[in-house]
Amino acid sequence: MNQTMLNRPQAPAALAALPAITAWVEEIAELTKPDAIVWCTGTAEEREGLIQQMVDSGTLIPLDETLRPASYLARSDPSDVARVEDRTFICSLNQDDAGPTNNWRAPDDMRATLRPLFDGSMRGRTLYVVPFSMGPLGSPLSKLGVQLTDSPYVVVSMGIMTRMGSAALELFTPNTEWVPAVHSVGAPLDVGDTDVPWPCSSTKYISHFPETREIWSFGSAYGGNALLAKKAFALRIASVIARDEGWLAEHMLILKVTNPRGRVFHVVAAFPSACGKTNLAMLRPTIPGWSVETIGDDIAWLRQGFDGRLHAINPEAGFFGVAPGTSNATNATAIETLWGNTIFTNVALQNNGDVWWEGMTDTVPDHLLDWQGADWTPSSATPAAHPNSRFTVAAAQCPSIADDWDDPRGVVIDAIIFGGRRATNVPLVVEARDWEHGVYLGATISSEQTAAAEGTVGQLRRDPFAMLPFCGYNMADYWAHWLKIGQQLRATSTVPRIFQVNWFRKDENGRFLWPGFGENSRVLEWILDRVDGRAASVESPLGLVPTAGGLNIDGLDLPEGALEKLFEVNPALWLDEVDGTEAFFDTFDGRVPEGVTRQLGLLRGRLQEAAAAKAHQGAQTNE
Ligand code: OXD
Ligand code: MN
Repeated sequence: MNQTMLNRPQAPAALAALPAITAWVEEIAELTKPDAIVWCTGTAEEREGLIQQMVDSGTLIPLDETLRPASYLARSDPSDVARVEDRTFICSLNQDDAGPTNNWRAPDDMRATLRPLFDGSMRGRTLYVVPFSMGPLGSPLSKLGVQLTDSPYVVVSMGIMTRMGSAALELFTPNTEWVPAVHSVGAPLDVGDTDVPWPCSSTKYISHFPETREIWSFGSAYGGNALLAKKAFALRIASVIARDEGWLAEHMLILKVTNPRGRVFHVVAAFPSACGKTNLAMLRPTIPGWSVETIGDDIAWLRQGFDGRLHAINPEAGFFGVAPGTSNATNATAIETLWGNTIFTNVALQNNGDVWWEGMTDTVPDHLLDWQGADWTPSSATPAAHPNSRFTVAAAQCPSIADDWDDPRGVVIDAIIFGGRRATNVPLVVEARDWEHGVYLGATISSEQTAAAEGTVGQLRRDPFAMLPFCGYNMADYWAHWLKIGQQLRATSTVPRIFQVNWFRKDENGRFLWPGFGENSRVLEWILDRVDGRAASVESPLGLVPTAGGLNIDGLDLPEGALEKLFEVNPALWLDEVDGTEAFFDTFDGRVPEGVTRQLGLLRGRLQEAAAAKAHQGAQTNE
């Protein structure tokens, strides 16, 4: 690279005091050899300039200005459509610290692999320096990072998803700890090469170095592979920082709920990817007097405050939501949020210049361009929108956003919910007996595979705390950390109650037993009435469940017997489930904490008792 030709605008004044950042940018530029370096400021002019550049290059297609103002469609390369979990690595010094649920590479090996890939990888492109804050600017709960990327699509998306630019950069001091994140699409341009709308590489590495708290991502421009503030920083690296600093970085949405008496609650909820977190985060209650407001839809950072209580912030500033299935019936608030200023990726394009995806409207348009730009009609064999197509939009644009969503002190958490996607066995709602039992419930979340990550759709996978692809260290140590946080909270304060929910249980004909969506407010009502001391519960082998008539189903047209089936516990099936869980725990080579194995033993004991009682009852009825 000819240094004199390198377009190097004055680095921001704030950097004079931050030689570490400038030196690092220089070092990465020397390695990746971009044609230019741009320090991103996060202004509207900068964003508009980048958007115009991407419209000119064909990366972004402007949508109809009256139907979807200031909004764009991006079509990715068909090989770059989701997070690539098999290309995601935790490069801790010891393999045991990554644990059996992560792909591990020794840091030196990974560095040796990455160096030649990044060498010259930004040739012909611009290196953008993107400083950002995860969490409200200046909050003691927030953390800073800098992403270097050669993708303008990533810069504009980071501008929506984080507090990005000069305001974040001004918060850095020489003593600030910050997370460096290097990203290249891995598609250098040599003289005479023409660019493609979605440059990427068939070689992909999404690598995390927990000890040095670095992220290096190569080859993809899609979602969590490339917007490194999200899963890579706010979950994988942040979970390690949180372990060391005594807090929690979680794959959880955050809600503010007000009951008919005006009491305000805050709730966090963990669900595996694509289980409707955004729908729950924007829920419109169907029961009178309750209101739900949104604080976050994907990630929560939780930390004990000076008051001893557990506080949460949403470290993000936007939503990167799954589009298919989002409609006025399933999530009217999301539809309203997406009125404009939105980047859509891999959805279909209507003839009128607006977007469309499966489930968006009852009537399917006669003609569309599908997510790859090909003609599509209702008789086409493939979906018009990619199942993992997304919208990227500012949280502040959401009509249900809570006024305290960016409170630097965070919000005080009253209840923690763990949800899976289970057709069988798992009841609609169960309350944990205590924190330790709650940790067991979190550790045993499982879900049928979805489109957010590559893999076989429909397969059941264990997804502890919905963190399987996001925990930056050994999952068993993470459970121990949760137990420790419980002790820490118990010592000084009331501990949030923990619940397990499952909206997805089906009957023997494969039909959902519970209507879900807005009706999930009925489950929130029971949960928060429990917190408020207003609802009774009964023991089940799995935990505490509503008393007969305790769950408000007024006005709900549930099929005959559905409620019983939603709470049915079959001890024999559950004993098999417990055996499966034990086999899963065994993969951790004795690292599962005692509290979690104790809960497994207690559950097994309760199920054996229930099985014996059932056998006894059966014998009596046969007499
Ligand atoms: C997401 C995911 O994109 O969990 O939020 O995959
Ligand atoms: Mn997620």
